[in-house]
Amino acid sequence: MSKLWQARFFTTVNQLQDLPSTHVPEIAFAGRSNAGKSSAINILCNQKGLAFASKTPGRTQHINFFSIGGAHVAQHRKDETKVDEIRALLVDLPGYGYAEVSGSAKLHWQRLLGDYVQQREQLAALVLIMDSRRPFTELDIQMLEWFGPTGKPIHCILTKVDKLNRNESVNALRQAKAFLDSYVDEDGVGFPFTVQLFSAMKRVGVEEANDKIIQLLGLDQDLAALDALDADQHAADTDPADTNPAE
Ligand SMILES: Nc1nc2c(ncn2[C@@H]2O[C@H](COP(=O)(O)OP(=O)(O)O)[C@@H](O)[C@H]2O)c(=O)[nH]1
Ligand SMILES: [Mg+2]
Repeated sequence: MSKLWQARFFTTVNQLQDLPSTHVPEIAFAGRSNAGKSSAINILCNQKGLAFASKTPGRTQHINFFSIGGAHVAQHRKDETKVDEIRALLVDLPGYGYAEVSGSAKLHWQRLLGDYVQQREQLAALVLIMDSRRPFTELDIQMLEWFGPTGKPIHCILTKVDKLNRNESVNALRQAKAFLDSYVDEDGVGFPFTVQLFSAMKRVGVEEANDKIIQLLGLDQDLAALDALDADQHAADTDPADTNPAE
């Protein structure tokens, strides 16, 4: 069972000043409308309706936050999330590139997303969801170029690989890697960009994406720390040298 399965809707914001005042690490999911972002989030969180898999792309122009921790997997939806127990946030960014959004909506998008990814300190990493048949469209590259300079990791998910044959998927992955590797800073050093293949429909790459996200959020450290704590506790319980030495 993944920690991501604990995901619960937390809040939705349409303006930067309304961003939650939480201090836990966040990971944001970005992608073109219809790329398969909602489907990927739903599969990773093992909840069919968590991020609404919309048939009308571009409709949601809000940033949606989902909490990890603060609620148990089996806890009833109506039971309150314990805010002080939230360990991380998943952030569903508005889909972009939908042809029919107006000029002012586009500007709003640009401000909201650009400012959020460039300025949000809690943002640990970006997950960029792209259709494996047409990755790195203009606005995907815009996201890379906004976020890359922060020095934080970007994990690219090439989804819908069920639409590609074996050769095509190998090529898609290779080309995406080469494209990401072409980004270097002024000293010629590459950026922490990674990429994988994925299919929500055929459940390809789900574990790889899950492990990456858990790692980027530092939730694997979390587990290690808990294990260490358990071990300490166990030692304290059983080590006779630890019992009251004065007696
Ligand atoms: N074949 C296939 N279709 C997918 C996959 N993921 C999503 N889709 C479909 O692509 C469309 C857009 O998906 P959605 O998750 O709503 O995309 P979003 O706009 O990026 O959130 C829907 O019709 C999904 O059923 C996938 O892995 N394979
Ligand atoms: Mg969606």
